[in-house]
Amino acid sequence: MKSLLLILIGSVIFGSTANAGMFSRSSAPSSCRGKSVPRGKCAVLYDDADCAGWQHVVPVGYSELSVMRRNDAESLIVRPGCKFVGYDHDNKKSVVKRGDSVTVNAWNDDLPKAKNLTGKKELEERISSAQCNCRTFSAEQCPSSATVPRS
Ligand SMILES: [Ca+2]
Ligand SMILES: [Ca+2]
Repeated sequence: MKSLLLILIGSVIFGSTANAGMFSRSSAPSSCRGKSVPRGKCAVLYDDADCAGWQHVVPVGYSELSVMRRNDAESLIVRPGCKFVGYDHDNKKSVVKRGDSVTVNAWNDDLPKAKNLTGKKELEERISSAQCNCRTFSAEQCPSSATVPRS
C-alpha cells in the first residue's frame, strides 16, 4: 500500500514537471520576461533565442537593419497594440521585393508579445527589414516603455 502511494506521488511530480516544460515552450520565452520595448518604439529584435545577445530597437514604420544585424535576429518582443512584419530583403518602395515575411501580431494584446523565430518559415536569421505599425498612436504618442511580465 505504501509503495503504491510512493508511485502515485512520483507520477504526480513527474507529470507536473513535464507539464511545466511544455508550458514554458508554448508561452513567452522565459528570458524575455522583464524585457521592455522603449518609449516611442514598436518592437525589439534580439540576436539569439529567448531575447539574448544584441538588441535592435525597431521604430514605428518601415526600417532596415544594419549590415551587422541583418540575417541574424532570432527572437523579438512587440509592443501591445502593434504589429511587426519582418522581411527577408529590404526595399523601401516595394513590399513584393522584400520577399518572404514573418508577422508577430500584438495588435489586440494588453501585454508585449515575445516570440522565438524558429526555422526558415519564421525567417530565423533572415530578417533584413521591418514594417512595424501601431493601432492607436504614432511614434510620438507611444506611451511609456512596455515590459514583458516576469511571471
Ligand atoms: Ca543570431
Ligand atoms: Ca535576409
